[in-house]
Amino acid sequence: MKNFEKPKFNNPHLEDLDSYNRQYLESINSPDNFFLNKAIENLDWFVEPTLGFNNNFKNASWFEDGILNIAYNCIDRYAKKNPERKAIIWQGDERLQTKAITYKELLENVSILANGLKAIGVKKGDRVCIYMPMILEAAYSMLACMRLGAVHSVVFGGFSPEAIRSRIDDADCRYVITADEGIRGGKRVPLKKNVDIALEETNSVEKVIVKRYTGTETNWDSSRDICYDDLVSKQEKFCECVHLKAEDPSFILYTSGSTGKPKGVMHTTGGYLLGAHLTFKYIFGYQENKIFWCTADVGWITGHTYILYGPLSNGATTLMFEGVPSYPDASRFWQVCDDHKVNIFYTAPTAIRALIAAGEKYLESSSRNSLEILGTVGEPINPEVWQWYFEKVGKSSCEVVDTWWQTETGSVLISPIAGVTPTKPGSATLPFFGVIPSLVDADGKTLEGEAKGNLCIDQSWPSQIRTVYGDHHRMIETYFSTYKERYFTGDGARRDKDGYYWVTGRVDDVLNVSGHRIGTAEVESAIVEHKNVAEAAVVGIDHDIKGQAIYAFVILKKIEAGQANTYEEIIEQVSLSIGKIAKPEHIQFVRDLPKTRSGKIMRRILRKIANNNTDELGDITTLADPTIVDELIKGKA
Ligand code: 7RM
Repeated sequence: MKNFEKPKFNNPHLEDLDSYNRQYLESINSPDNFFLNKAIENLDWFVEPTLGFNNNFKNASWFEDGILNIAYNCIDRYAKKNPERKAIIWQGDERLQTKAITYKELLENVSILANGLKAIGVKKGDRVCIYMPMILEAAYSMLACMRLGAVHSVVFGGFSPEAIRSRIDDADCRYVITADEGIRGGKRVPLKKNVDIALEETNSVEKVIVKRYTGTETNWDSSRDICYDDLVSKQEKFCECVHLKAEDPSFILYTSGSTGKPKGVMHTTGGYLLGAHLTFKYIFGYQENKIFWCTADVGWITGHTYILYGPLSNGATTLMFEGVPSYPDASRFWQVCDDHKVNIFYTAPTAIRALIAAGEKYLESSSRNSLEILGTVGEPINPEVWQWYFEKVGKSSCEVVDTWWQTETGSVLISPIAGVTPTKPGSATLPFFGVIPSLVDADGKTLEGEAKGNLCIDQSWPSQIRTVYGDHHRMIETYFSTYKERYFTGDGARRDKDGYYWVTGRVDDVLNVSGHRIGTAEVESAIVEHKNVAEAAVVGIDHDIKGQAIYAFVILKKIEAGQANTYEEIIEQVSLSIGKIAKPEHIQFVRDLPKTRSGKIMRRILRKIANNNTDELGDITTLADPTIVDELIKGKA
């Protein structure tokens, strides 16, 4: 080892691969014992659980007789022990805007909001929609809901009014917490205005709490809108935590699937928190006084679990960043790392790819000496990108952890444990405690050893999805009916000779654009909302930075009907129905789509055409009209 290299990272929670193997075996052989012990050791309970798993994968429950509160575990126990420790460092869009709040201050800020919410009627079980920018009040709002046992449904600030509306309706939210505007990369986001539009067509919402952030004027409906600052100004500085059963719901988060509208993934209190807590602690090798930064938005599961619940439940200092990696320029991430002495950094491959494309010179203005662990999440990481992250960002002296998981899994399921698991660039390596991955072929046959197949999980883990809000049947259909007795992830993966997993991406009709999950069906229904459109089929194409981009084949009602405008209008329509993240990169207007005689669109063929893989189209004789294929290839956008 060259003497200027840092020593290998010492994970304070796990000695070596042997101890991982020992604990892993224990965790899958007697999950009840293993997780009950971990739950009691790691979390504070009002009533300790005696029950582990209920042995029912599709109607899972964990620690059923335990009583606890997530906010208590994330705030109170540290506010007592270490009141002056920093809980959240907030870094605004501009470099000089920064603020740090201690655990004691967090307790106060969350308490006054919880008391305010209580005063306007929010109670246990109520659903509260949170549509906020990346400001401290977003964290306070989520934690205030937790204190009261109210179920938050955070909607990402980039989603459109229509997307907010359908989420509010689905969860029957009575309250919305928002801000006048958000700011990101120097641009303003009209949050309150979007909420106003969303609420024009929904009746369930009684009160809208509005944080005055940029100070811009917004419409005000005094029978409905409440000023956040007024609400909290008259409240007591402490709010008791409601005692919740481990299986009481903690939050709903909407995520895209291969069919229909986004599903409201519901998580619990005990199992979810344990998953968030343990994965954060082990995988990132967390120890006291380390600064952790996850660059996600709190509107995604990564933000829920690894900006808030994982770090705070460990008493860590978590950094919350309002900005974007490219503003004011591509050195921003590294500048923030230096400014706040970040030790553990967690981001998405798409961000790294964009920074590689921007050029290495953006690394020169920072030292990044504080960094010890580099994490990635959201999509497969190309080995070259992994190498760049390791060598250039981490100067070959940081641990890289490629963490595979999903909204539905609640916390990381497959990942190296920093300092313990030997890594291979591009592989998420080995399963976390309690996780039994399996690979199956299309017929459901289990594949052993080195193999490539569909990735399933064969046994429940504490933070697994409990239900799709309002539609338990849909949960069973989506995750538990493709393969018997297994949870199907929707991903494909390879297992190598060392038992390492290499997740290759979705095998269903879900796209991953810049790490954001988007269902092709959602984009298609947005496109056909345009008056000139008869039919649409959407596929993913490979994209150097985004991972995937959206390619749409569109049949117009009348080909003459002003195509030039229609192109722009369709893109606008998608922004309106879903949000900018779902805009198609290309639209190809077509006469027809490749369909089987029974009328089923053959996406396999569309995918190949859009990706220029036309030499391997496969069998097209089953098409009702095989001539369409050539026509589509010739007309490529
Ligand atoms: C955390 C999150 C889930 C989908 C999942 C995969 C993909 C996530 C990785 C990954 C390869 C990874 N939740 N995915 N992490 N693919 N390697 N390390 O992203 O619900 O929004 O998306 O993301 O396809 O199914 S999510």
